[in-house]
Amino acid sequence: MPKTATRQKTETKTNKNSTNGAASRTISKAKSDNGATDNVNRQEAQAENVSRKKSQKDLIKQTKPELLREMLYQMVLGRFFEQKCAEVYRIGKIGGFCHLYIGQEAVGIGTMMVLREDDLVITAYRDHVQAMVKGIPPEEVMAELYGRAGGCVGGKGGSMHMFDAARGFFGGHGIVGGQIGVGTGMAYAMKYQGTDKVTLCFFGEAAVNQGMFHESLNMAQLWKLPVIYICENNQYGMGTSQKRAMSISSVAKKADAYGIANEFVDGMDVLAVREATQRAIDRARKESLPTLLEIRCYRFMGHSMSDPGKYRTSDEIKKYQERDPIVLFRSSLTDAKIISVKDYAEIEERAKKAVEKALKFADESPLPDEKELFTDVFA
Ligand SMILES: Cc1ncc(C[n+]2csc(CCOP(=O)(O)OP(=O)(O)O)c2C)c(N)n1
Ligand SMILES: [Mg+2]
Repeated sequence: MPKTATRQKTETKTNKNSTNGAASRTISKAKSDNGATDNVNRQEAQAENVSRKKSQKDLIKQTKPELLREMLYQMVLGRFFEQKCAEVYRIGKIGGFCHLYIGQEAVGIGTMMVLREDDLVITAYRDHVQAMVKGIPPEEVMAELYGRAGGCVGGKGGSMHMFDAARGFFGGHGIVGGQIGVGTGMAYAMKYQGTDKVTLCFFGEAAVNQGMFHESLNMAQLWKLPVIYICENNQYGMGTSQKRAMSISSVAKKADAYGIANEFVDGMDVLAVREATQRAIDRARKESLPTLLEIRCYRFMGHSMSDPGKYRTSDEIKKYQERDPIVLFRSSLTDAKIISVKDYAEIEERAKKAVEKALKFADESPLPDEKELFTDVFA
């Protein structure tokens, strides 16, 4: 059962504009590719958000208010945490590479908050928010960024290598596409051991051009593995637009070649992400079958902290900021009376405090002991 009805439905909605630059549900008359943030674009963003809000309204009714509030909190926490990362990186507290997730929060939160605690997650180097949603305390993530002993891997991994096997978080990987093979193996292990645990395997759209993606999808369907491949299509691989790197723009469609169920999902809409993930999790847990979700999103920041950003215009970025997933979700929850102005202020306050606590912990955490230099080193 390769295709799902949903995917066919969503593809029809978006196909006209599924050229790389467009977020899902883009309106057909969009003149968005010139990147101009003119009135037409603002109207497009508003129209898209009206349609997102309509579907969020229905989904909100089906979801517990406490969970919705917690989802919003996790999104705000992720945003505040990463804004602070950028700030302290600039004053030299964090060294090495640092890839931020700002703008993509609806993907991490929408997918991972459907998981059971004992499910497994693996991702690439843009990993701070996923690590926190999987239960690694913000203090341990920040201390890891600082290279301190209190970090989740003792300060030896840094930004790209968050890891906590006990919590089911298997990294944090720097080799583009490498984690797709490891994630497939994790799903195989879970099936072999007779568990019903599901593996979420995240990667960017640039990883889809790697052989590892194709080999893994083939085996996953052949061996009926309970894995969900989540392609976070933010349209760029470093400074290269997807348009210049991929002969077929639809990543979801590539799963057809291997007979894998697939869906195209709006990554600015956390509830649409949640709904699609729920279907994929049911398929994995109940039928032991893989799924590929192509979740279209946009990163508001550069590829990493050292990205000069010359490959896209600030107008293009603004165009997507009009579709900020946190602003949208907050507004939907306010309209549905799930949160008040005061509740939102409390959510922000709670997130701010968690980030301050993380910074204090990282600042006070010692450097790794010298004797740790040769422990856990495999190469
Ligand atoms: C095998 C390999 N080739 C090249 C690189 C250099 N590199 C680092 S990140 C990146 C782009 C990846 O983009 P994407 O997969 O879309 O993820 P995103 O950064 O957009 O989240 C590249 C080419 C690498 N780390 N590994
Ligand atoms: Mg990308």
